[in-house]
Amino acid sequence: MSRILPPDVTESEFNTALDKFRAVLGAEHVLATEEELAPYRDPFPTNNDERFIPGAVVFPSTPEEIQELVRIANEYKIPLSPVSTGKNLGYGGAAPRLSGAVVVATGRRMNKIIEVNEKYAYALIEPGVTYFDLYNHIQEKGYKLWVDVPDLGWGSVVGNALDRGVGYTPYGDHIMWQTGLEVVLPDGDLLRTGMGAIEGSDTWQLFPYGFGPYPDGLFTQSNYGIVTKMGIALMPEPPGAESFLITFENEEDLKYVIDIMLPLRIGMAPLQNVPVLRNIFMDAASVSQRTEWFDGEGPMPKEAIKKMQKDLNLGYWNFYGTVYGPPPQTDMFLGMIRDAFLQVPGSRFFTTTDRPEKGDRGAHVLHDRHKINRGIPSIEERHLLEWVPNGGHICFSPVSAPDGADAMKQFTMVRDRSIEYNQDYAAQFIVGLREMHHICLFVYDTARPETRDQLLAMTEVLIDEAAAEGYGEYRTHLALMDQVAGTFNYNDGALLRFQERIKDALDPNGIIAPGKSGIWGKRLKGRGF
Ligand code: EUG
Repeated sequence: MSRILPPDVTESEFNTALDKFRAVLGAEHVLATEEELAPYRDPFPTNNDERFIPGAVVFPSTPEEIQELVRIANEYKIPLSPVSTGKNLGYGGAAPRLSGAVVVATGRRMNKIIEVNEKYAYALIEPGVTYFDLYNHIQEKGYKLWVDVPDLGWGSVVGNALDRGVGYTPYGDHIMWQTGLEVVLPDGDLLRTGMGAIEGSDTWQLFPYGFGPYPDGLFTQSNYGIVTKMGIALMPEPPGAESFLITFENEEDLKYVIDIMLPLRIGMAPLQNVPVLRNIFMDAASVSQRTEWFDGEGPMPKEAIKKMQKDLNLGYWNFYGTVYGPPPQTDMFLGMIRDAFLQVPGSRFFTTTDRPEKGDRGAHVLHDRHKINRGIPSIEERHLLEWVPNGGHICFSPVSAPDGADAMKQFTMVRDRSIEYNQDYAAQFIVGLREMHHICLFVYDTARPETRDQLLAMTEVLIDEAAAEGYGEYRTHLALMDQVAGTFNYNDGALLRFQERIKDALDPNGIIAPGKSGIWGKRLKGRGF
């Protein structure tokens, strides 16, 4: 296979640039053979074309080295695509949006926990620190602090926050709890945001806003720089916590569940964490394979869905959350939550003590959530991919109002399309305060390209169909970034115009991650596919 080069770069220029990268980093920290680059491709490719293929991978170890890399990249017009650990699996993994770009895998060697401050409950870390790393470090030190973890704890704390990922303790909105960035800009300048802009300040991780315009958000889901350090607030360990599961029998119960939930959540009590409402496909896929329930082609029949519910002792919808505090408070909150939701006919309420894990497959998710909701990283949810052979997934992730009718509208929209396109729709509504991330997970057999093509086609239809109703995605796969950016179209796309102007001002050569989030910059607009 011939080498994949970025636009406007000859093979000899590319090789010269790689040699200069080697001179900065050491030859062992520059990868360029097809075999070495394979792990930096999309783990679940959406196509058979040469899309999202890295041209090389580099492993810097300091901000100064990254400054050098950026200077060389500008000289040779080599795009650099930063990732931290690259575990963004349902959205493209470590792969670059533009083929030929050099992946800057900051996480490989920049994985220091620079500080964990117990008194003020924060950490200052490099991009390679995973949730497991930070959790284990805190355990070893004996600090009474929790890290908010996402569904899968193997990824980067920095990477997840920069992609505006979420977790499930009261600190679930990761970018909201971010407290200060250090960034290498596209021209090689080095920036610290917030109070970090004052030499020797001891409030960098205490007050994120600093003085003047607040730039931190510009480095999330963006291509305006390479983040080399980040502060993150940690939650002081509460005196107690208990998790609960409430099951609801029918698809249509969604409406009532959401309307009951909102007032309990928006006041931050009694629903204190980021609760989730998962459909039976999501929970069944965590503990079983599709063939156990239905061996045929086509959408799963109603009776098979009922059988999953019955055998796992779950509902069509399953609501998981956790209460925190001293036992008199958690008992009171559990009682309030129970009384409110049990108004829905047929609903049932369980705590972890009502459903011991042993011998109860249906309780597996409850116990996994009990860990995650207490800041203990887990990778149990990876078993979702075993639902079908050679499992891969694409996520469709629109944001919904926390309103029963709205949730029902989104649910029926996706359910009906997934029946039409023969896909199993594993649904998870993740409740912030005033919105829900509606995560639609489609697990498919990667060895069957026709299924994958159908799934991608369906997702494209859903993006437009949702946009027509005013819904937008909070995050998307590389293959869908241009389309999703196009749906944020107020005033003929004023937002993307603004983003492109910032791009051109900071990065006139279009060096950093061209095409990320639909932002290409002048030089490469219309040149990537
Ligand atoms: C999941 C959660 C997400 C997402 C994609 C997948 C969970 C899978 C909260 O965001 O974007 C089990």
